[in-house]
Amino acid sequence: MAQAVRVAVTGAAGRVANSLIVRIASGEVFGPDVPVILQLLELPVAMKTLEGILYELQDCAFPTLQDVIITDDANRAFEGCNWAILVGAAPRGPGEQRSDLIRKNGPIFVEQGRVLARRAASDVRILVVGNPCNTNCLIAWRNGRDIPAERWHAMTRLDHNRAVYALAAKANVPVTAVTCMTIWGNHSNTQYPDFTNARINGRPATEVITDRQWLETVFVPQCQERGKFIIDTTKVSSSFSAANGAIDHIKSLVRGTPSGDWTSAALVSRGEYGVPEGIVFGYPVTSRGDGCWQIVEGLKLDEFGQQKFQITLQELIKERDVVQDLLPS
Ligand code: NAX
Repeated sequence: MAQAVRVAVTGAAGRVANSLIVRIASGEVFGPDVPVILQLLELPVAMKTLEGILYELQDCAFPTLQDVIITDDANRAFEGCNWAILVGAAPRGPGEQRSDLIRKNGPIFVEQGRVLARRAASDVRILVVGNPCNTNCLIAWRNGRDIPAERWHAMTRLDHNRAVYALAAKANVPVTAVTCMTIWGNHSNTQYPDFTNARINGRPATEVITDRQWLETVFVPQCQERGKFIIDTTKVSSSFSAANGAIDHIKSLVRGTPSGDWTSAALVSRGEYGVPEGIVFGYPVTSRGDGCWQIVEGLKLDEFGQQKFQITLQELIKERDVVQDLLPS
């Protein structure tokens, strides 16, 4: 039997985590022969709910689930973890902009970055889901710098999947026909879902969907506002689709991305595509299945794309400036 993988999940009693935890426990992510130890963190007020989740996990009798730790102490939750999925944060409510959350949620990630650096396993990978996820990731990384920068990721995979679905639906093809999608920049309504480099059945998406006006004025805003659309429809933010994005993100890292394709993740920039170093920016990425991302370099953006790229970049620079006091040098 392989060595157990320790997976810490914060916000474990919340809606996103609810869908996430079961899929990790089931063996779907790390495989049927890899035992999983879940280390679940919540606020004291939610511990009773988390206790209920523990009982339900026990009642699933998953052969892969070796142990479950529930705690309100980040030191315990992050002890020896190989993966940390940081979901815990206040979600965006009706009428609330993502930017409203920056100051509210930032301090959580100061503390969690510090504790991760002290407690996590030496091979830890961190995925930040809690919003605003790019800037929360920046805060956590800067406070946990003993962990190499390339191990800190923020989630743009839900946006990626949304964009893939939207193009597939328009072209009337299965989602598997859409490849080489990129979500550039921020997980917010400035993100740029890049239809110009995307492909449908191996052909440039713009040759299959020739209505450029639709791509620019329907597809792009629809992807950018999809989160708000879900909230307006259901009165709560996305839950199982977000959990699915996190699962897909980790699966791509563990199993690799298909040859000739890439996916999307936000990473600490080392200056790629002219993004200032240290900004957590959404890029096209590949993985060989070794837990590491490589940024796909050399993609070209047309004038429309460059404009969108700059807008999302400027937003992330502004977000960084707003939390400057939470970023130790
Ligand atoms: P819920 O309110 O259902 O759950 C959040 C949980 O986090 C709560 O149980 C709360 O007690 C816990 N929590 C808060 N502060 C904590 C802390 N310091 N330590 C541990 N736990 C803490 O929200 P949910 O719908 O699950 O959303 C969770 C986060 O995901 C939100 O920030 C939300 O905005 C974000 N999302 C991010 C997405 C993405 O694509 N990156 C999409 C979906 C989702 O909106």
